[in-house]
Amino acid sequence: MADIISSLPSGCDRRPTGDKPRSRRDYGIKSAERLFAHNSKFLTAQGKQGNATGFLECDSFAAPGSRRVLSCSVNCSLAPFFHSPTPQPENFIMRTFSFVLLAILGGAIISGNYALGNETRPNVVMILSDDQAWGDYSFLGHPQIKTPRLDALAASGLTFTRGYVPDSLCRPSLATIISGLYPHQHGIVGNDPPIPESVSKRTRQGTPGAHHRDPEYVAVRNDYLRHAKAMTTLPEYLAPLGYRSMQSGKWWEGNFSVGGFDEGMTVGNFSKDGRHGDVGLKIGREGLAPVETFLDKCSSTKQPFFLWYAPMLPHTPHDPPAELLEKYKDKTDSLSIAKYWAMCERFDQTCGELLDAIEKRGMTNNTIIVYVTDNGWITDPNESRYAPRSKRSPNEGGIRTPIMVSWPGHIAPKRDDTHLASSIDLVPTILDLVGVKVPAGLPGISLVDADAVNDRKAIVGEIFEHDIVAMDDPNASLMYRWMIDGTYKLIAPTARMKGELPQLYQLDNDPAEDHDLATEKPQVVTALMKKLDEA
Ligand SMILES: [Ca+2]
Repeated sequence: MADIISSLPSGCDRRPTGDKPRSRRDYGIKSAERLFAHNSKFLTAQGKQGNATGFLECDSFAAPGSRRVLSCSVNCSLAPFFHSPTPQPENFIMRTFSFVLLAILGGAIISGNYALGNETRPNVVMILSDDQAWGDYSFLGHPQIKTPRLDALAASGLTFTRGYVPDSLCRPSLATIISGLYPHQHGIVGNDPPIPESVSKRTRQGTPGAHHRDPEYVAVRNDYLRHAKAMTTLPEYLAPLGYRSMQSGKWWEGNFSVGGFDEGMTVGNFSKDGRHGDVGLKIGREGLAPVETFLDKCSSTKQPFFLWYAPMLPHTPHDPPAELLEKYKDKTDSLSIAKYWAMCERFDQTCGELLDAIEKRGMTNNTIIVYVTDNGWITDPNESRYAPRSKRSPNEGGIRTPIMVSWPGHIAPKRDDTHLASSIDLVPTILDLVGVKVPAGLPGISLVDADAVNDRKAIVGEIFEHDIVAMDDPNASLMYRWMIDGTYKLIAPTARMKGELPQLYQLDNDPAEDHDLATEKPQVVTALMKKLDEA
């Protein structure tokens, strides 16, 4: 144990023996077994040399009650190695701590320690649905839509049916998912930046959307990438741990490299290939070959990977294969709805192909799968467009989504219909699972931390205009803020929404938000508005 202190890198806090513990993590070695058994969350060891004492902690386990350690660290000024976006010398630290744990606990606990080397870190796959309402899955009770592969994924892990995205619009939502930040924090608040007056004049008489190809507007769009370049993304958090990252599907932030991906499909040529993914949008709709090539590469090099799988599905164009449309067309009077239902199953099929590709390579048990939808969707019965109170709205049809975290053998399967989850939680959850402390400043929680999930009673979000009003002022585009506190939901319009009043719903009795209680319960509106202002 004496070697622990001498092996700590310089700069580590060497508190004198006898100092009072500063947190519940600062328990001594004698309480380690008891603490471990009691909490299953923290395990702390204490080492001494001369008059100095060092405290070591293991704080991330593979699953509640598990004895498989995911990460260890020092509770003093070594923290920056783990808290910064560029953690690095974990192997050195892990070796030290593993030795300590071995001494403490006889080795049984750390057999299979994921922190020992890059080759054993779990892979991470994000599956992102595009424009799908939260109830449009068979496992969530939809009477017609069949989603057998996502049903199985939901049953295999931790599934929150009360999941939400802060904004019900694609680009800000995806930026939140990759960064763990609210839109007002990462600065990407709409799909398209402001159109200069000169561009409007030039293209006013042209074909619809012609401004997107105008060189001056393309320059504005490239300029708006400043926000994506400034934010730290999940690939950038994972890269120092040895991860290789790939982007496929929807991606608004130019070339994949802007997001910190090592490779990807989206080239980011706005003038030529479009604005939200270009070549990347072929994934899923035209097979999975690029993803399979990536899986093969990582399999052969034994490099842990992060895969962003965001096919433009079930998103429009709603052009399902004939056999799927045949299956649904007589189940509704609306052809547009039948097409959407078929597209949901088509998306489910591609998820199945992806999961099969992972299974075929023997990676299933070492791969974390995270699932979320970027925003909701309700089909207009008369055309393949979205109906009110869905995409772009603060209503449940826009912001609610199932959120799943699956890791066979490590996360106990559980369906949670009670607690709230948010897409801001995905980055913290993944970092927690791969053994990295969540950086300060991220607003989310780890969804595999049952205490944190239980302690958080409210979540918030913000709805912005589709077309960005100002390049650097999120407030200029803000339409609504919202808060869900327990079962109450407050929708607070901004001054921009002239004439609109706050709305209050009680979601347990009224999940469709049919009965606005704001007039009946003004005191609840006032209390929630105060909490929202303070959030
Ligand atoms: Ca979308």
